Amino acid sequence: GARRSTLQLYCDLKQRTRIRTLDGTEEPFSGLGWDRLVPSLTLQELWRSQYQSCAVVTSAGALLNSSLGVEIDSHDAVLRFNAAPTKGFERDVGNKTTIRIINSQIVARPRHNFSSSSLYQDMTLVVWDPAPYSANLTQWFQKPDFDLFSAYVERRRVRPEQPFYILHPEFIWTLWDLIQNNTEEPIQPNPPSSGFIGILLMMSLCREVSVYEFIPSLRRTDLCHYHERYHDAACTLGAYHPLLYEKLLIQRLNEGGGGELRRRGRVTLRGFSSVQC
Ligand code: NCC
Repeated sequence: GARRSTLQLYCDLKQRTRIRTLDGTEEPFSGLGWDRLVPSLTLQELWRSQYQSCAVVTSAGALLNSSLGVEIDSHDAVLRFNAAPTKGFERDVGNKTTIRIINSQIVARPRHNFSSSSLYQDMTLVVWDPAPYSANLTQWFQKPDFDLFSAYVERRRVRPEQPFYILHPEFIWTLWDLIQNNTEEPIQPNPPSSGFIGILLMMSLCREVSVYEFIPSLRRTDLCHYHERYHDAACTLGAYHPLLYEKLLIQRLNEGGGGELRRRGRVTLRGFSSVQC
């Protein structure tokens, strides 16, 4: 894809990003009564023009010793990922969690204690699973990467009041197309990271989005997560996910200054509702 101006890029993303979650109207889900299983309000309806400023907090090790907690919590809504905790890390990452995006490993792997852990309670939850690019929903339902479907049904039964959505695979692959269309080189045919999915989701739902440590600051480190002593540069640069290309794309959208990026690891993005095309 050709290099575009920042506004053209915003407009392209705005036009092509349509949040889609499973609504139970397509096979095989319609035949299983999922139209009554999913929340009655869609994510867009639930969140409609509710939030001005939103924060996306990656799980990067570079958040450690950042003292960004107060700044992060000052946003109207805060998005976090997978099993990233706030408890014990409030000074650096804050403690407000409005929405959490989790991959299917979180709901399927016993070690995450999805059904009992407080990490996944009292917030909007959004789960995704990497279906093959061209797979239909029936093939995906029969063979997900990790079985998210039985855990979803169970959670809806036990906690029907919790807004909990499954992202439609077409939404995931639309985002992949977006990255590829704006990148000169061919990128790996794997879905974008939860981080990129979360950023585009919040750009669709909020007027302004602050993203923390997606583009590494001066604190950059090969520490994978702020909450774990595990070192691997691939967490920041990517291996399976086209993470490096996701980051180059997001950097081009930054409306904040370079100082904020280097010192705070913060990128400021416009939400789509404040983009005029
Ligand atoms: O590590 P993970 O991601 O949960 O991180 C969430 C998002 O934060 C951004 N990130 C993270 C670490 C880092 N050093 N730099 C970053 O920029 C990324 O945007 C990332 O998406 C995922 O995307 O779902 C991922 O999940 C983990 C893992 O499954 C979960 O943490 C649950 O344990 C994946 N790791 C493995 O499967 C081993 C990771 O590849 C992607």
